[in-house]
Amino acid sequence: MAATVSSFKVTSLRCLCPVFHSKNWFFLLYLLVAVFSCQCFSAADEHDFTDDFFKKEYSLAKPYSGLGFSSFSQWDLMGTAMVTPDHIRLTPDLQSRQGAVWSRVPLILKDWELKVHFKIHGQGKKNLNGDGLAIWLTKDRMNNGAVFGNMNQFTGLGVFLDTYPNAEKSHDRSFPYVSVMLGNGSLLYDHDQDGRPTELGGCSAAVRNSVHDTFLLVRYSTNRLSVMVDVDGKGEWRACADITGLRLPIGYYFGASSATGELSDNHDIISMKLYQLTNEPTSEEAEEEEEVTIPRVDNMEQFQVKVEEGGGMSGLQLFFTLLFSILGLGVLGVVALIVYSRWKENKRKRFY
Ligand SMILES: [Ca+2]
Repeated sequence: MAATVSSFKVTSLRCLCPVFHSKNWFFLLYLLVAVFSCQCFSAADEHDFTDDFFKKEYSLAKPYSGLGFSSFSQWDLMGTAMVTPDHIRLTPDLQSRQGAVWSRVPLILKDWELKVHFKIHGQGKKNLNGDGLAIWLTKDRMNNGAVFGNMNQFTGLGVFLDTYPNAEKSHDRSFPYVSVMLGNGSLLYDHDQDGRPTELGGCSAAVRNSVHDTFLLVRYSTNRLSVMVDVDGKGEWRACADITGLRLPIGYYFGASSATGELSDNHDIISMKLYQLTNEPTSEEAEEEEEVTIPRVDNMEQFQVKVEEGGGMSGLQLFFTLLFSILGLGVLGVVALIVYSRWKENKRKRFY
């Protein structure tokens, strides 16, 4: 029946309009599919790049309005860092330079993804260049120091694009090397060993003098940190590090820093774009959600806090114990007083 109806409609349309014969129907169908797919693609693009998930307040992108001089800018420059129309150059290809760019806005998102577009390039031959750059999400900001231009014993996350092998060249990894470290304020980054003792994960990646655009992706969701690289011009993310049970407090600052020593390179940041990830925690996860004050990785010895466990708690317990003891004594005193006065009253009545 349906077939009869549709064939009737087609026949009627053909009668009404000579344009609608079978060849044109196929063309029309093709046109509709093409238009529909275009809409789908553009919707997907918008979903990725222009929707609510992109967080401008935490992002650094062209044209870098006001950066370096305006009080309205959400980023600060320090050291040798300078802004050009195309990038923020943290260091030029010159010896002994340090530069950084830091966000002024503390991050309050729990689940996020940071896409960094960077370029490391210079005149030096392979392994005769240095030192690399670092991407940060830390408690403190705007400090000079020995870790790619930032302070050592930092508190928070550091992702290092290390372009110079300081440790023995016989090691099994090739440079440049991307590595991840979580600092708790006391752990030291050991520059002479390229941070191996505190490394949580990493990979080799040809991030220097690349003819392609080079990107780094840091994703943090449900206490899992994933780092990926796209440096081969394939437009694909390659997994580099994956750490579960990683606890990061909120309220930290994004930054990028770089340093050169005897050897040098241009270290450029083109953009740092932050996207919010939406993750609805299950009721169990929400229940067991605890406030994190010091960064740590679950079940890793180097993050066991050295100070006496519960030192603050015992002070608190002592306070409450004292408070309740005093209150208890007070209540007892009042009760005793009432009982005594009643007893005295009764005794007095008996005499009359
Ligand atoms: Ca190094």
